[in-house]
Amino acid sequence: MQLRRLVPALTLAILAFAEATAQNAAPRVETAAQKDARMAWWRDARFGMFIHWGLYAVPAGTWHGERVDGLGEWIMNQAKIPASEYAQLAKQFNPVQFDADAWAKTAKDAGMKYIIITSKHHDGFANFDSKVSSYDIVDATPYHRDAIKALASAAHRAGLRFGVYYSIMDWHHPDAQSGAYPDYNSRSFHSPNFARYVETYMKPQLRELVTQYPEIDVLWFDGEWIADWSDAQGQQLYDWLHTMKPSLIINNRVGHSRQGMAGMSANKDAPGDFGTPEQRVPPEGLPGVDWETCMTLNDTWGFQTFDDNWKDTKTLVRTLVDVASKGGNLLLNVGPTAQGVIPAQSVSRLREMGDWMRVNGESVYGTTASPFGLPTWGRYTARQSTGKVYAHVFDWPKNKQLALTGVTARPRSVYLLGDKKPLSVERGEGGWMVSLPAVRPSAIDAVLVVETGGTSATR
Ligand code: H79
Repeated sequence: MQLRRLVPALTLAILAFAEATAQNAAPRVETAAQKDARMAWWRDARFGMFIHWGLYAVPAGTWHGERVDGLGEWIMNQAKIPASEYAQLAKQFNPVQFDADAWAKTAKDAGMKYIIITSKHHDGFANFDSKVSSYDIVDATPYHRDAIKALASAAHRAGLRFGVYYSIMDWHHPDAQSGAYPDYNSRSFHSPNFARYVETYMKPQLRELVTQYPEIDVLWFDGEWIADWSDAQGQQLYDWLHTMKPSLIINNRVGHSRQGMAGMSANKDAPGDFGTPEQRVPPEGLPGVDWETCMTLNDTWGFQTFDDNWKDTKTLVRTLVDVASKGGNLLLNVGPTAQGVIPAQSVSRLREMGDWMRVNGESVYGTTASPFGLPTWGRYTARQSTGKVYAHVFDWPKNKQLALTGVTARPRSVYLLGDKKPLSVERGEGGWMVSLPAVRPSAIDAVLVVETGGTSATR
């Protein structure tokens, strides 16, 4: 009996000591050039797919016949479901229609360059085969297969980068926030054994993800606002992860100083490689920092049967362009069903975005923020290496005269993307005026290429 208690306690002490030693031994030192190299693929990508998938897809927003308000993946908190009762959902999670290659193809066809999927959301259920837990898709469900492994390989087969979401907050684990029931999300709750959860559960799970899934290039943390977490702990976790895999890109929710849904860290020394605005685009852009807006296609992240508030394709494309024009990435969410199917309303919108991206992708991928501010008719993106600026015309002027606001030097040439025919440019009242062609190539966003005099104009 004594020994049974002593052994885990000793193991914990040894583990904690080993981690502390590793952290102290290897604080990350990275030059600006090394950071640029590490971030290069992510900065070029501009567009990714977020996937929220877990046990919450089973109730899909309804609990004991009642519609539960709020986000689908928050149902355990919203309906105040005890952890043991919620865990029973695993027996009903059998996504036999899950086809990882089909999901990767949906992302690829949309023009997305990477996929981030929930490996564990706030509810604590893991979508991968964890050895430190039986509360995962392999051990606890009739499906018995590792969804993270399947999607990681499918993403790579499709030429996409891959990463995982991981919630620091955990409503299932007895040493984490399970004890906060019925208010799992209590801001003041402290677990006396939180360090044990971190050392014997969270970090081992993260080690499994980073070492056993070589495709993982991004760790996307969340649930970091809990009272038991701090920037200092986040910095240690960030360094520890980078010691295992130096190429990892880690979001700022690894720390504790995010400013709400605006998403940027309050403290400039806070850990993390990029800021995470949620459900919003920074109004003025954020020059010189890496950030990624995550956004839903309807109102929920995890599947809900009754959420029909879908954004239309025009809004979605313009949001992507707005984000790129401000120097950020867009991580657009899908919430597959418990059968493993991405809702048709999501697939059709993503396909339509892909139709636009196949023609106009050059004006998004690898671009940087607008050098000419925010024009009233749309947005600008820029490609520094070529001195090209892309004018994204959302509102096609009735008189077919477009003022290139912000552009001072005479452009060398202006033409429609995909059509080298030069358009006439004259000096007018509103600055350089472009005579647009009779036919508007896209009612979503018609893109003009503006060849500026030199690279100086693009920065
Ligand atoms: O994973 C997605 C969300 O589940 C997670 N972040 C994204 C990426 C997230 N965590 N918190 N929030 C989003 C803010 C939303 C809080 C709400 Fe609620 C949940 C609003 C309604 C349910 C908590 C409970 C706050 C109000 C009631």
